[in-house]
Amino acid sequence: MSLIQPFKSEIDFATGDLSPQRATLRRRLSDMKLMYADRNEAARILSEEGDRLIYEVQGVELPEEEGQIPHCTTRILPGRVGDEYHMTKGHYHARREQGEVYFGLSGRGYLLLQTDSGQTSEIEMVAGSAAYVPPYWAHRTVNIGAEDFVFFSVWEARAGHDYGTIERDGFRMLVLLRDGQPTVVDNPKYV
Ligand code: PAN
Ligand code: ZN
Repeated sequence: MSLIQPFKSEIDFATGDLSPQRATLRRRLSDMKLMYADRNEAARILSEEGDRLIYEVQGVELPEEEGQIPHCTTRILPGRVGDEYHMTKGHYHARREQGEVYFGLSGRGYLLLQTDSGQTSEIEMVAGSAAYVPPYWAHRTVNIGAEDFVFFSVWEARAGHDYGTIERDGFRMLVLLRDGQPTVVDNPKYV
C-alpha cells in the first residue's frame, strides 16, 4: 500500500473544475456515436457540425490499491443527439461488489441504474443530491437541463470500470425529449 500525502482540491461547482488542475478526460461524440439510439443523427452531427464535446471528467489519480479512494467531477454539457439527451458512456464496476457515491454540484440530471438481472432505477439529481450507487448496479448519468450538469463521485480504487458490457448490450433505458419533457423510456434495442 502506498503512503500518499494528504491533499485537497478546490471544486468550482458550476464547472467541475478542480484546483490544482487534475487529469482531465474528454469524451466527444465520436467516442460514443454508436451509443446513441439515433445513429444516423449522430453521424449527421459529426459530418455537418463537427465532433462536439459531450462530457469531461477531472479527477485525482491514485494507485488501484485496496483502501485508496479516487474521486472526480463530471461535467455533462447540455444538448441532445436527436431526441436523446447527452449522457456518459456508463459502466458496471469490473468488481461488481464495489459501490459508489454521487453528489450533485450544479444543473439537473438523471442517474440511470440497472442490474444484470433486469432491475432498473432512475434518480433525478440536482445540486445537493447525494445518490448511492450500490454494488452490482451499472450506472449512467444524463443531462436533462439547459445548463451543464456537474456532479462529484467517490469510489474504491479497486472497483475498476467495465465499459464493454454497456457498449455491447446498451442500457435498458433511454432519456428522450417527449412532449417537451425529459422522459425515461425502455430502450427497444436493448439486447
Ligand atoms: C464516475 C464516471 C464518470 C464518467 O466517476 O466514471 O461520471 O462516466 P463514464 O465512466 O461512464 O464515462 C464513476 O462512476 N466512476 O466509477
Ligand atoms: Zn462508477
